[in-house]
Amino acid sequence: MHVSVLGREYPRDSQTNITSAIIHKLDRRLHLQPSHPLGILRNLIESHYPTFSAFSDMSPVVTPARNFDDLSFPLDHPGRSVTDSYYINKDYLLRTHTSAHEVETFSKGHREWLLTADVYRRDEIDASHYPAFHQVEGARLFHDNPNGIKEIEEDNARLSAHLASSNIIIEDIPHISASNPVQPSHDPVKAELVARNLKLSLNSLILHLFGGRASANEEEPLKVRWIEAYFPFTSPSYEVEVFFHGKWLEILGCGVVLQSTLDRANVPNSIGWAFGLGLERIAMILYSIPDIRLFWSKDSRFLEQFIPGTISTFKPFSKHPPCYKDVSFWVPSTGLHENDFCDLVRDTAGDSVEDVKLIDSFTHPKTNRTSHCYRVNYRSMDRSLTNDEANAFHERVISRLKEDFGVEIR
Ligand code: FA5
Ligand code: MG
Repeated sequence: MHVSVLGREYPRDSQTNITSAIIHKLDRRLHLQPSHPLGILRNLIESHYPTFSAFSDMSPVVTPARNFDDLSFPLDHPGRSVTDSYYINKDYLLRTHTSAHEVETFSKGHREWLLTADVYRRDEIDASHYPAFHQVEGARLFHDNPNGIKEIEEDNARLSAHLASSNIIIEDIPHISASNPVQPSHDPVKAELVARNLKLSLNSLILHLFGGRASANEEEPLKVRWIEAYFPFTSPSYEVEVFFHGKWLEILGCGVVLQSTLDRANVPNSIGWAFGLGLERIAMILYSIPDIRLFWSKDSRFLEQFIPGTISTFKPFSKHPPCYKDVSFWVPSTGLHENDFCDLVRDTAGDSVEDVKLIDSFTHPKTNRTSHCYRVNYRSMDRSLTNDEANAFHERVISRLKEDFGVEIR
C-alpha cells in the first residue's frame, strides 16, 4: 500500500488523502514556463527585485515541521487538519503556502530572496478556487545594528520619493497598534522602520504591476489599501487589497518576521519582513482571465495568447453549455466534509467540473439523520460535453460516494 509522488514511494496511512488528480498537477511547473501568464508574472516580480536571490524549484513535498511548526502554528490550527491539507501520509504533506520554505531559506544564509512555487489546499469548487495555485514569497533581513538601520532609512527615503511622484493613492493604517502589536523582543522604533519598508516596497511592486491598468481610464490613480491581519509567523501583520475594475481584491499577506522563525534558522542580530502573494489572483485581474481552471489548460487557444514580458488582455473562447446533475444522500454518522465531496468530484471528473453547490440540507426530525443535496455543473473549457459523458461522470461520483464513504443515496 504505497503512493507514488514525484518518483518516490511513500507508505499510505490513515492520514493519506492526496488524490491522483492532485498528483498529476505536481509536475506541471506552470510558473517556470516563460510564455505562461504565471511565468510572465513571476518574471515581472523578479525583475522588480533585481538584488534578491530568486528560487523556483523547491519540491512541493514538505514535512508538517516545515509547513507549520517552523512557523509557530498552534497544534490545533485548522490548516493542519486532513480536511484542509493534502497529506501523503502523517509525515509528509503538500506545502499549503510558500512560507513553508522560510526557515530553510534563511538558514542557508539568504537575506533578500523571492521564492515562487505551486501550493495545495483542499477547498470548495468554483471559478476562483482551485486546489492547486501559486504563491511568491519574498523576504528581506536587515542587520540589527546602526548600519542596518541606516540602510532601512535610506531605502525608505528612496521608495517614498518614488511613490510620491506616482499616480497612486494608499489607504494606510498605523504600522503598530494594540491589536497588531510589535514583538516583545523588538525595539518599537526599529520594528516600525521595518514595517514601513515592507509597505513601501510592496506599494512600489503593486505600482509596477498594476500602474495604469486598474481601471478603464489610465489617468485614474491606482488605489491600494492596507488592512490589519493575523498570521502565526509575523507580527505586526497586514493584508493588501487593490481596487480593480470597481472592486477591492485581496492579493497578499505579509508582516514583520517572528523572531522565533529567525532563531530556528540560526540567523543572529537581524530583523526583517516577509510577504506571500497569490499569483493566480493577480494574473486573473491583470489578464482578465475569468476562470482559474484556465491556467491549467493545455488548449493552444489559451496558451498561444501570451507573450513573455507583456501583460495582455485575454480573449475568451466560446463557453460550452453547462450540464447540471444533482445528487442527494444521507450523510453518514461519521460525517462527510464538503472538501471530501469536492475532492471526490474533482478526482472523478477532473477539470470538466466547473462548480459544486450545496443546494439543500435538512435533518430528519425522527431519525436525526442529515440529508445533503449537491448540484454539480459539468462543463469543460475546451469542448462540449455530451449528456452521456456527464452522466458517466455523475454515476461514477455516486458509486464512489457509496464505496469510499458508505453513503446512502436518496
Ligand atoms: C498565506 O498563505 C501566508 N503564507 C502569507 C504570508 C507570507 C503572510 C509571509 C505573512 C508573511 P493566505 O492564506 O492569506 O496567507 O494566502 C496569501 C495569498 O494567497 C492570498 O492573499 C491570495 O492572494 C492567495 N490565495 C489564498 N488562497 C487562495 C486560493 N484558494 N486560490 C487562489 N489564491 C489564493
Ligand atoms: Mg488571507
